Amino acid sequence: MKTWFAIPLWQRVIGALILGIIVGYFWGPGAASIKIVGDIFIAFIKMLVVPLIFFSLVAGVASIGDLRKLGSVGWRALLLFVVTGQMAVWLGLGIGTLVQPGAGLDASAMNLDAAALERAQARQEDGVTVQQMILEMVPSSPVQVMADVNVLPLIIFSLLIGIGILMAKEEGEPVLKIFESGSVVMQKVTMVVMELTPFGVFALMAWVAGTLGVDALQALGIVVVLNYLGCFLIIGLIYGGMIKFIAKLPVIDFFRGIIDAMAVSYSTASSNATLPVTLRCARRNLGVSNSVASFVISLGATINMNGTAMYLGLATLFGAQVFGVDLSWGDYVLISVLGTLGAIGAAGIPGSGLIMMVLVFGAVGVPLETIALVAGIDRIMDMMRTTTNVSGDAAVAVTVAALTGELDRAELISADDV
Ligand code: DAS
Repeated sequence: MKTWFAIPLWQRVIGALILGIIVGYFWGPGAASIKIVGDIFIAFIKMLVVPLIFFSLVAGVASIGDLRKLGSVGWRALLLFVVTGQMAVWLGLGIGTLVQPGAGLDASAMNLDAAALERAQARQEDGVTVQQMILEMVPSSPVQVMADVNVLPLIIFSLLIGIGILMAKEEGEPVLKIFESGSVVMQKVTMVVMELTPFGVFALMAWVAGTLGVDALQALGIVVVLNYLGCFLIIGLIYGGMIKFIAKLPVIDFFRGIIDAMAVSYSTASSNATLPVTLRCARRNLGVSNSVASFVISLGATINMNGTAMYLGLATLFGAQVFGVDLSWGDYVLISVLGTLGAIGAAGIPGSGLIMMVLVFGAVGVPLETIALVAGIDRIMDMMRTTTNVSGDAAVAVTVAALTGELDRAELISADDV
């Protein structure tokens, strides 16, 4: 037992992944009989969605501290968060449409629960009107919204509670404490659930390799490559462009300034764990003022996740291609909105992007079995997503600081001691 926990989780996951593939390869379609272990893992992941979003979003909004702060710094940061999030998710959708990583796979071999596939198909034929969609965004019954894991109204409800806490000032503090501590508690619960990953991954990979064979592994390999490509494009083009054209700062100096944060985020796969390093880089190496750094970067670690947004778009298309779900333009728009919102709702901890898939997939009728397919390779992609997320927090902080006169340019240019 001790030796088991002494091995870092990601190493246990990689080990389980390899072992699962080998077992599945030799066992063949019979490996489907252990899929139940993977299903249990995914059921636990689903359990986390609502409380994670609810606590982390309310705490994130309320931590702004003061409604007026949403002024000059706040709206700029939020605008950049949302615009870059949208660009990222469309990038994922673009890459997924062009390369079609799931097109060569035949999901019929996977012995899927037929009812689940029927439900997915039924939603496709439903044809929801715009009026209905808008009406459904209103959290008319918060409890119902939570019970149905209906993310849009849940996010709206969480934002309103956060704003309410800010408006209540001192009287709202006890409630704020509950949400802050609730958010920490949920992160711990997530860590416990993540301990199931090696078992879930083993069973799922054996099932994938046993029923779909090497084709599946090749397709998953392509998803990993596309995930890295998307992240590199976000960092190079979106962040590089933002630093050069909006903040009007030297791009190389920016990246040299955040190299520590990039390294820590890649190895921990957690924006939260990297937060102290990102803050230090922003203040010391980039010359961002204290108040802008702490406000933008703390909020960003919770809600600004462009790597995650991009991946949610890519993974949804992958699932749709594998399971033959036709997506309309309306679905693409829905994915882009939910991908951005899912990234906002995801906590800055390892694996939270995986959890948010439940939301996007459910809305466009992609079977949740897709999560089972990609769960085994998630960690390796999560590392790059997190590096992208963290670099984005620093990029927005430095841009907002440059626009509001809160940047010490000499500090940025002279960042030799990084
Ligand atoms: N690992 C998360 C983060 O900390 C996000 C994710 O899982 O996509 O940024």
